[in-house]
Amino acid sequence: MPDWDLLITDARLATMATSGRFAAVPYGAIDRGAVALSGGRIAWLGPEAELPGASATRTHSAEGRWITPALIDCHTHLVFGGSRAEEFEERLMGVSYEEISRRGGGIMSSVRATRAASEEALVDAARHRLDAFISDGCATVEIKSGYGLDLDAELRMLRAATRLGQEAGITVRRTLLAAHALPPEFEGRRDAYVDFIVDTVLPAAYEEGLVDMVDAYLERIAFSADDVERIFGRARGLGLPVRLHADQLTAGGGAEVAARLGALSADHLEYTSEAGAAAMAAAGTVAVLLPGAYLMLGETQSPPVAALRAAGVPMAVATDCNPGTSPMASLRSAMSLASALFGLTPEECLRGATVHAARALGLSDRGELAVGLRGDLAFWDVDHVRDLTYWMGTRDLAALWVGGKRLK
Ligand code: DI6
Ligand code: FE
Repeated sequence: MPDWDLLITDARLATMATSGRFAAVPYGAIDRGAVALSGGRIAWLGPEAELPGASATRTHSAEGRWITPALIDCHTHLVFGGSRAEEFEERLMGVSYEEISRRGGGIMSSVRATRAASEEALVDAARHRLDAFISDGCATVEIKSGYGLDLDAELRMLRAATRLGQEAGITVRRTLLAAHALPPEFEGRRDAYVDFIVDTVLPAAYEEGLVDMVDAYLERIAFSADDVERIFGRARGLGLPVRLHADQLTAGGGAEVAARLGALSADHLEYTSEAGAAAMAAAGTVAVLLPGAYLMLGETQSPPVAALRAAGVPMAVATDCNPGTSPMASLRSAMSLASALFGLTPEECLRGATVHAARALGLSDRGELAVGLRGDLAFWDVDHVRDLTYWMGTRDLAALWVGGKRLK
């Protein structure tokens, strides 16, 4: 019996290692490296010169290409009904956001269209967006609910997300975000809506095995810290990890709330303070930066990157792919924007789309190239992996391997 299923040689490895001997160099790079896979996992990796005398069923030359951990988008809303393109166009022709929302536009137009869509229609509409993520090198994509806001439509969104992952052959992590906005039938009764999430939506999603995580939108225009605490308490009771949309539009101490409630991540963070960054560091909460929403909203307040760095908070980068504030289905573009708008280095951006994104999702089996982790590998036609952040719009993915098998 050969020792390994597959041995890949002549590779330049960006291991993104966070510990061990390769962590000391930028990108955890190994210049002339080899990786062996067995049972879908990484069985060996290192400099080719140190390859042990082991046998492999197959060998494959990377022909000098760079290999990174497959990319991970840890924050998307890529399942939704309808389109907001017309609204986008109207706004650029001078119709105010208030006027559009008075007419029932904005997030509520996505809610109406999502409620009216079948599971099939939601899958069909989202498929090309998920394909775009995969073409960009993603083997793990998180998808949130939150455009249904009633029991049926929230569950339908999660079922659509489940099917999309199965169909595409990648990992989709499903997040219940029923606390995204207050649905019209609960107008003036936010407490009752939170009860409904806690007593009905969350248990039903859990029972059906549709939910991996729970999220909420903490914001003056959305939900309060008390609301979030109740929802997260129920999530914890079911053993589900939580994360939080925090400090996107106003300084509401959201990062502190996320840290206090043990959230895996706090996302957006434009208005987070130094104290918020320190609280996140102490709690081990990942900062998820979403430059697409920042750009499309014309935001001028940037997340406190220097404070996050100084405190040692791991920073992830994601698209926030959604029809309202971040119509973007490219994680590579989010990486480029995170460097151009927030000053992240190319290495921070790549860590943000691999190892730190895995942490934001609570996944310890991926995000780096290391023995024992999943064989989720992206092969790139680039001179150097810094190019993945430097260039926008180039199609550089040479191959994508998921769980030790070639997908693309
Ligand atoms: N933050 C956002 O920017 C989006 N959701 C959120 O929690 C907005 C969603 C939309 O406008 O459809
Ligand atoms: Fe979001």
